[in-house]
Amino acid sequence: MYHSGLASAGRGALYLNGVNTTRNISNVRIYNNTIHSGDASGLLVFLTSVNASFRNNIFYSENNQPYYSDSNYNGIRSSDYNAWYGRGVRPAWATGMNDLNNIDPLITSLAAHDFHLLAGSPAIDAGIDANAIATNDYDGVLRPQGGAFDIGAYEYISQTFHPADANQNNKIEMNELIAFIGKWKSAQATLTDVLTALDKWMRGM
Ligand SMILES: [Ca+2]
Ligand SMILES: [Ca+2]
Repeated sequence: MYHSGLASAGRGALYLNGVNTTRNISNVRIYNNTIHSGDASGLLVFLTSVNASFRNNIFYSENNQPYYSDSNYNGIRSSDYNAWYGRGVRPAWATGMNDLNNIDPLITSLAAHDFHLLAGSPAIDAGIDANAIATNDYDGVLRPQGGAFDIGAYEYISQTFHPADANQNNKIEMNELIAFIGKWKSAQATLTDVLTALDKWMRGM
């Protein structure tokens, strides 16, 4: 299970049931998910498995629901590089040294189920290298971006905008060009930047 963006409705956002002996789940690796619980436990695990490992996941409890619950579990939970937020500190069994423990991961919009990270998110570049498992994010973007794996379903892609692009839409509009030339006249912009802005505007970029 990896790089999913999940939102719950009723039951757990992610529900694994391996209690039945005929479908005994084992060696489960849960990597790079964003697990959001609005009205149920974020992750419900009913496993008899061993070696369930959790890496690079965001567990986000919106309404104080448990991050996680399980029953009949007799395996080993291995957990690190996860972010836990919304219900206080992480579960007692999660003892990884590299977790974001009760720190807001700064998700774009829970209401819209847009789980992309915002600029400045502590989850950016805070994950472990999971390239053997999760080579792309939920959008298909290659991991890692920016030097290291992010925690959650999406890699954060930093954008650099031309200094004339005041509304940061990757397009120089005429009003922006005029304002930028004004900045140049008052020595707040360089001639080089003015010329590239002019070039972009002429080419409709
Ligand atoms: Ca990254
Ligand atoms: Ca613009």
